[in-house]
Amino acid sequence: MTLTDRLEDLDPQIFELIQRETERQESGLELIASENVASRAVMEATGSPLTNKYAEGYPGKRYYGGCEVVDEVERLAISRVLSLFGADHANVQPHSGAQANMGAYLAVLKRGDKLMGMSLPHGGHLTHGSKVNHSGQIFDSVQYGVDETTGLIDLDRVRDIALQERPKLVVAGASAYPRIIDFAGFAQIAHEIDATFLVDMAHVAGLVATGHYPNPVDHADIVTSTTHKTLRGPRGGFILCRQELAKAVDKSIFPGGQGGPLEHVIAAKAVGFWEAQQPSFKEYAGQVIRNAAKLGETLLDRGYDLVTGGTDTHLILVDLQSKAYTGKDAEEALGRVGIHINKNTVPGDPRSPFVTSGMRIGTPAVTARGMEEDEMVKIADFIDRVLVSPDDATIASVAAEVCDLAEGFPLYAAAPTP
Ligand code: DSN
Repeated sequence: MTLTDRLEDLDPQIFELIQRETERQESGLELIASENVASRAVMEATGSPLTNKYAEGYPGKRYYGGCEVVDEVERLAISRVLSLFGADHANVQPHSGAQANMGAYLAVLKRGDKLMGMSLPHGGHLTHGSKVNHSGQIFDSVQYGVDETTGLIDLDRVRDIALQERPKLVVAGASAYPRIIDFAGFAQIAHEIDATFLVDMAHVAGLVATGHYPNPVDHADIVTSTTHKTLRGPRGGFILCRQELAKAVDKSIFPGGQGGPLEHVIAAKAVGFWEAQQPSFKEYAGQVIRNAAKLGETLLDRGYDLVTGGTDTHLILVDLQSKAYTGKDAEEALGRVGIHINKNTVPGDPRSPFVTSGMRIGTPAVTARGMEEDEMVKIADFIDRVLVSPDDATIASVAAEVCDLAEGFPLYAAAPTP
């Protein structure tokens, strides 16, 4: 065994699994709204020797020697993310969105303080105060949801809960909400009760970066995000905040919650931030939204119900109750033809999160492959055919068509090169 052995020779088992997963991604249609296709450049940075370096601390103030190069890497990542979103301060070290959220919460809250976020079954996120997550265990969590008839966030209702509960932190942001969130309205509510206002923009960060979605930095004290969803960078997180909170946020991430930063991933984040500044990425983000709209319209035409009736973003939420389908069954049936969506609760869902009555469908990954509206019509047709008759003959014929469509849009050859 040497340090220069190729993976194929050194560990054929893992090599083969990576090959299989790459083939799975190449031959299927990835419609999970939180997934995307990172560029070769992003993956090259992630797979670089920067993985060898310990760099606990921050640029210019590390607990290890030899950090002069990774200091430059991290400074570059910080300056790029700041120019992308226009915040006062950035911390690019969170290993994930969940770490970013917990780091941000602990920067401004103490154990037992009250936090208010959107409930998971209504489209919020696990880390926004769910009782099965540390955010709902360490803190006293109260939750708001959407109006079950419209599927929309009702700010008057949010305000009522806020005035009654008086949380110290108000969290906005969602994982399965297809519409624009009124960040200014949330900020006003937070100010009314003297709470800190945090936006988790993980799902929409790529849309925000390109001006296709309102920038929460204009309204929030703290903004958290992942880097790998619509932003299309490596898997990871970051935090933006007002200057007054910079020290507390940095201390909360390190030494509070994390140890050594992943400088190879931070380098890849910097590459992703650079890519997101390019005109071709703006075009990509616009196409993501047009594709989601087209997919939604086509499914509506075929008699499907969409929560809120449509989308302003990269995702649609299909309510399958009128189709007598569960989300679980739909996910399984579509998985058989290589279409990957995820089962998702819909507002007021009578079923458990393991079954659900809906499916969430997103367009970031298929758009990264170069697909446009015509392909969305085909995908809606595949989905409908499978759900209408999930018999073996239909499954076999749709699976072959999915494969053909996917082959026409190779995963990396077609990804827009900024
Ligand atoms: N699990 C992610 C999603 O699918 O939305 C959020 O972290």
